[in-house]
Amino acid sequence: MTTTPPPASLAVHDSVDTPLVGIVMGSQSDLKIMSAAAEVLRQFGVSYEITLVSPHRTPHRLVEYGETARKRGLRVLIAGGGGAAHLPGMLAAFTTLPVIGVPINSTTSIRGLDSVLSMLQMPAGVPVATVAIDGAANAAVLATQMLALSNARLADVLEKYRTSLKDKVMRTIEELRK
Ligand code: RP5
Repeated sequence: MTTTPPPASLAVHDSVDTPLVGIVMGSQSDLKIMSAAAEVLRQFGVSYEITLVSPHRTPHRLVEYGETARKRGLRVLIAGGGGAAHLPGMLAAFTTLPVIGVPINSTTSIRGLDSVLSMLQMPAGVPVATVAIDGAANAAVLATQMLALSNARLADVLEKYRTSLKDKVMRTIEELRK
């Protein structure tokens, strides 16, 4: 696959191959939640990059990231934010790649509900696929499912993952029978 190299201004910490998933977050304080998405992608063998894009503190960077994402070879974006979480919605405005939003419980007062609503309530035509509060791991699973539509290896990885979930339940059932 030929891809445009990332702009030098976009710090990229990625897995070995050209990144297919872009994980972005609004603040360094979101990293403790969003690192779960990176971990899942690493386990599935999905290439990714992870970086900060603050819609309020680095708005021009947001525009650049959204506008260049597809031509850099990314296929899905996972965007996490807390409070007034404008990152997923504004990224979705600048790209036609699927954007998965992760609302983050980063404020003590509203506990992430503010972020959930800002991601769910997108206008017609510009969706953000929103997962649970702090649901970064599920965002990575969903991103992998999207990629697996045209990737047999990932489809197989997901089948095995589902089997492992089932096996875990069955093992517990067996333990409880003893
Ligand atoms: C949002 O504000 C970020 O996504 C973060 O969840 C929240 C708080 O950011 P910091 O003040 O910790 O940088 O933009």
